[in-house]
Amino acid sequence: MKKNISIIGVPMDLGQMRRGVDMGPSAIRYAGVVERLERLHYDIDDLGDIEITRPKRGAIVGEENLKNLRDVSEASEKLAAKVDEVIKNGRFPLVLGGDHSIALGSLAGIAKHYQNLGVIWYDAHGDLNTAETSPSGNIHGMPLAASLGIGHKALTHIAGYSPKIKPENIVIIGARALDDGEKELIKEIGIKVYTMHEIDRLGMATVMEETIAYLKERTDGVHLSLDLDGLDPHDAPGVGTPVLGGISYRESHLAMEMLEEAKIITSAEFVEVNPILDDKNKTASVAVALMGSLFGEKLL
Ligand code: B3U
Ligand code: MN
Ligand code: MN
Repeated sequence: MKKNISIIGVPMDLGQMRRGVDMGPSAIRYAGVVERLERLHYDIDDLGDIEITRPKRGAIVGEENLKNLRDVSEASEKLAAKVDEVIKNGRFPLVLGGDHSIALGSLAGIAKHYQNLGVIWYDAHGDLNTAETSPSGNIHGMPLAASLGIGHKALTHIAGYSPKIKPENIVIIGARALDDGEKELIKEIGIKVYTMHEIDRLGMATVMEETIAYLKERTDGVHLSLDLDGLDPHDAPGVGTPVLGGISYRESHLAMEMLEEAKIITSAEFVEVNPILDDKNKTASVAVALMGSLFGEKLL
């Protein structure tokens, strides 16, 4: 992994309807992300936060079943430009959310630098909805579909190109709350998914060995998109849509350690930390601890 990391905060909460996740970047900084990574001898440059336009109170400006479409798409353009710049400067982009809609901007900025970008989508959800299949109209449930080129043009064409990624270069880990349309899409286009069933059956070590071998074979870079709701709500309570029966803290550390050992991760984002719903900043602290393992912290 590169020894230079640039941190980008994205105080975005417009991709869903629970306020507070816009304070995720602050909560993660308060939990000590910079100090934690500096201890591992990285050169850390905290670039501060992307500016997010707040809609007027009560104004949900969007299109049919796409809440805050314009504001989410504008913020994604800004984030894409920033991430692009970080990569051009030869640094590792570490993006702090913010709700998961920010992945639209991260992937738009990253994918143009790779022929075959791999993505690990660590999440209870598939985030593979479109306006047609979404039960909520919340854009944080759509970024993976949009990055595949599926959905509204204002989401699929961030940074002026589409698609960003290919279905065969994606691995979803931790899924346990997939909508019907998402399940159909997964089967139709062939995305590799480790649901909680496979994690229970195979164990996290095997899941990660398989994931790493699969991505190494076909990709030239891998983006880790880690939604804290992939973890069990017992370990990560500060998220907007908790789902019981998730990945444990220990399994998550093992996953991060194995990714570090494999040296395949070229960019990362940690999303959906909501300090208002949290228990004494526990979820932000978990995020920082997982970053520690991802960037090479050892137990001994
Ligand atoms: N699949 C549902 C729920 C959801 C997606 N992502 C989160 N929740 N965090 C939806 O609204 O698309
Ligand atoms: Mn998500
Ligand atoms: Mn999720």
